[in-house]
Amino acid sequence: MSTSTRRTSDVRTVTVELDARELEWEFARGQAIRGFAYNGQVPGPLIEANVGDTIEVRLTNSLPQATTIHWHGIRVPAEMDGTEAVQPPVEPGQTFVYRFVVPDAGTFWYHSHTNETEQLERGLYGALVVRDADEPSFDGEQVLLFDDLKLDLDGHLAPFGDEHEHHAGREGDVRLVNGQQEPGLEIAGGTIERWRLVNAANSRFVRLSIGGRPFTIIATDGGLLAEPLRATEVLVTPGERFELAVGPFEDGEQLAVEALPYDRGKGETPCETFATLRVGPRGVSRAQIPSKLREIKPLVPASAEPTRTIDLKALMHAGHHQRADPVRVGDLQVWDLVNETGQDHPFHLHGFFFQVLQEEGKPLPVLAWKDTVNVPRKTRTLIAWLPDDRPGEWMYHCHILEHHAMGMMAHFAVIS
Ligand SMILES: [Cu+2]
Repeated sequence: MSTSTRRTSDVRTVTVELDARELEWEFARGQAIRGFAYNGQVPGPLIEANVGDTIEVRLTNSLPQATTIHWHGIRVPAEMDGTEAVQPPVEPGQTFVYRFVVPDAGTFWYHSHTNETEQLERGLYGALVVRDADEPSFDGEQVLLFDDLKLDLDGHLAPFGDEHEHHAGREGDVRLVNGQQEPGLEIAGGTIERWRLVNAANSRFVRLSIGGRPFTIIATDGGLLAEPLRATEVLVTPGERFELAVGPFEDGEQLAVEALPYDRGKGETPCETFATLRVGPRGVSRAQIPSKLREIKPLVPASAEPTRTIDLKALMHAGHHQRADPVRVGDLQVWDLVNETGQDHPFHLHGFFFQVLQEEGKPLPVLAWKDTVNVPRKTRTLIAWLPDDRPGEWMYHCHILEHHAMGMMAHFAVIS
């Protein structure tokens, strides 16, 4: 890959060349599928920048089909959002330059936003990490993208778009971390690492456990939480990110990085391994996790009246691309996401962060900025967000990619 940074006075530009092309993706020793990848690797190259940097990505499409890139979680200008509403697809042989400033620290990701169900399954995704000056310090860091592959009996990628997939989403039995089937991970004994998790799967939910040991959730989609949160599991649904402080463990231990049983409305899944964590020789720890991570001011009280109700059942069954009412820059939005369907739906808002005010009628334990939130079946979730001054065409959709493809989405305008 070629990534370079150029500094002119105190303004830095990170330039990245991304070539989307076909690849024999060897996801396990001796096992490969015909994948699509950025620069011949799944996941695509890790893009790293500091808050305030400009990122300039030249996308070259060497695929046999059109593509675009969505910068999931980055507060880009509308015309850089990579959706069909703001740019024509980049045809085979063509190039397109994405250019934007990264205003927020956190774990983000980039992925195709054209023929998503196939292009993400084939590997067109990568992580984008933005750092800030005074973040908590750790002994190490890992960026882990979770995914799965659905194969047929011959070991080829299963055909796309059968009836079941349309309804339930595509899930496969090959579980991947960073493009590899159930890989080994390592951590030095006695140390605490920052793990940046991304769920890049089409549909698979990951109720993550690390050998049942406690960890600390420090961040989610839009960066650090207000306060760290101790947990032994965290549900990561498609599109979501979480950052964990992991460790310390005793050297010689071996822990399963696995998904615990979860029922998203299609029956409870069994416990499923994604990776094995081996604890190596003891290292020196200098990790510091402060009791306050940053200040997040509530946008509205948790009991705020909704300004809009989004009926996910109606959205799911509308069956075509629809248009929602515009919102005005500076007008506070309180959206009630009502899910009367029999399945959970991870709701993704493009371009803006929201705060979750209530889940199932209850306020959340800690303030956070999100761009994707799971709305469990037969429940409602109340979110609040403020359209800042980036007018243009935006959208929201279910991040189960097959639901999105089926039309579980809406375009809307932010107007000034
Ligand atoms: Cu859905």
